This record gives sequence, structure tokens and C-alpha cells, in this order.
Amino acid sequence: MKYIRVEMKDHIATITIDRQDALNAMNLKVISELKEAFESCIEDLQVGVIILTGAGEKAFIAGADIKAMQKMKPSEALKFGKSGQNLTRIIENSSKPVIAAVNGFALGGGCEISLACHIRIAGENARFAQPEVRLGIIPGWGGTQRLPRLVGKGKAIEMITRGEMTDANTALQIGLVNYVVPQAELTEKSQEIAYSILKNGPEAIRTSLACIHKGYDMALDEGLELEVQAFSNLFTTDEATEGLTAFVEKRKPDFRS
Ligand code: DAK
Repeated sequence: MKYIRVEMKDHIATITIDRQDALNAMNLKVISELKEAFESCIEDLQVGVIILTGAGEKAFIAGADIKAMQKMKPSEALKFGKSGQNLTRIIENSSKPVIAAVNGFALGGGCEISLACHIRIAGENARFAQPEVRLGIIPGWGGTQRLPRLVGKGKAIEMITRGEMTDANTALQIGLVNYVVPQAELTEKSQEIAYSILKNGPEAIRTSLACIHKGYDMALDEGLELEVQAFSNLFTTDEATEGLTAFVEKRKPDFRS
């Protein structure tokens, strides 16, 4: 792959976007390589958690590639928008938790990719924005839909209509990120969270993510029914037997051998 690196360590797959001369901006090639990397990590039984980050000190992803978009006809823009949206669905629906380690600019499509991840950790230099209206366009990879769900309608409207950058500490205050850490500690913090997730049952994690995502847009009673069915289904798994037995036997469960 030209723009994407995947490294594996202790069941953690780190996917790095490396197109530093364009601040990791995403053209069709980056989108398609990222999609391939995610699909293969999600399928790989050895992978328990995925970390997504950008190469270099400056940017997570500075957005969709503006130079590529400048020449697009509406039909090409539709294809570009759909391929980016498709990627966000693959990330969001991943059965393995996806952590965005935001190491700089997360603008436009970059902010939207981070919104599709399950947990966001920002370095102190991270900057978030949906600046599309400044270019005479709108967010096309889910920003108008996921941002209000995450930070509330009022904050999302302000971010999308003003297009201003939001710094890391403000992002923390409004619930856009889970943690802010010094830039030098971003990898360590992302891994710390990944390792804490890895101690838990993979099937239980997969089922939790599915219930949260499917249930989010359901009526409460429907969501509760989804949850109780998923809960009872887990009682057929070796994983639940191991977890429950380990507690009774006063030992740590072993979910991954
Ligand atoms: N696309 C292409 N190249 C980019 C880029 C981008 N988004 N961001 C930066 N670059 C390139 C710059 O052009 C420059 O390249 P050269 O000129 O050296 O060839 C290089 O990266 C370094 O950037 P700067 O020289 O500008 O670096 P600075 O530190 O001075 O400034 C900056 C950093 C991030 C503030 C600035 O580069 C900037 O404002 N970049 C644009 C940020 C932005 O507006 N991002 C949002 C893009 S819009 C849709 C589908 C998708 C989308 C919308 C609709 N549908 C089909 C419906 C998504 C839209 C977006 O993401």
C-alpha cells in the first residue's frame, strides 16, 4: 500500500495514514487503502483493538483532498462522497473497538473519520473543524449526522456553520474527545486504553458495540429487547463460561488463548 501502514503488536493493530506532503488529506487512493486495511484488521482473529492515527507531528487527517475535489463533476463528487461514507460505516460497524489517536489537524473529512471511530484521544495540539462551508460545500462523510449525535445539535450547528477550529481542550469539554494528553504521550495513552479493552471478552465487546450502534436510533423498549436477547445469547459462549467461572474461582479470566 502506498499511503497506509499497518503494524501489529499484542493484538493491537495500528493503522497509520502517511501522506505527509498533503497533511494526510484523503483522495480516492487513501480511502480505498484505508478501507482495505480496516477490512483486513476486522477480519483478522488476532486483532482485538484498532488504533487509527496520522503520520508526522502536524496532522491526523487535514480533510478530503481539496485539490482532487476542485475538478470533480457532480457524478464524481457523489462517488467520492459515497466511498468516504462507506469507509465511515466500515469503521463505525467494526466488531473491534477503533481508537482515533488524533495527533494534529482533524479537519473536514478528517474530523468525520474520527467521529466514526469509537473512542477519540487528542494530543494537545489536535484541532478539529468542519470547515466545508468555507469552500462552498458541506460535510459529506457524515459530519452533519454524527457530530450532532456526539456533541449535541447546538454545538454541531455552530461548528458546521462557522467552520472555525476547535482546540483539544474545548473538544474535551463538549464531548468530542474522550481524553486530551500531551502530544508525546498520545501513543502511550492510546495503547493503555487498548490494553484495558483487551483484558475483556472479545465476543462481549463485539456484542456491546452492536447493541450500542443498533440500539442508538431505536425506541427505548426496542433497544432494551435487543439488549436482553444479545445478553442471553452470550450464555451459549465459552467466553461467558470462562468469565463467570474465573470470578467464582477467584482468578483472572483467560479470553484470548
Ligand atoms: N487537501 C489537499 N491538500 C491539502 C489539504 C487538503 N485538505 N490540506 C493541506 N493540504 C496540503 C497543502 O495544499 C500543502 O500542499 P503544497 O501547497 O505544499 O503542495 C500541504 O498540504 C501543507 O499545507 P499548508 O502549507 O497549507 O500547511 P499550513 O500549516 O500552512 O496550514 C492547514 C495547515 C491544515 C491549516 C491548511 O493546510 C488548510 O487549511 N488545509 C485545508 C483544510 C480543510 O479545509 N480541510 C477540509 C477539507 S473539505 C463530500 C465529500 C467529502 C467532503 C465533503 C463533501 N461530498 C462528495 C458531498 C469533505 C470535505 C473536506 O474534507
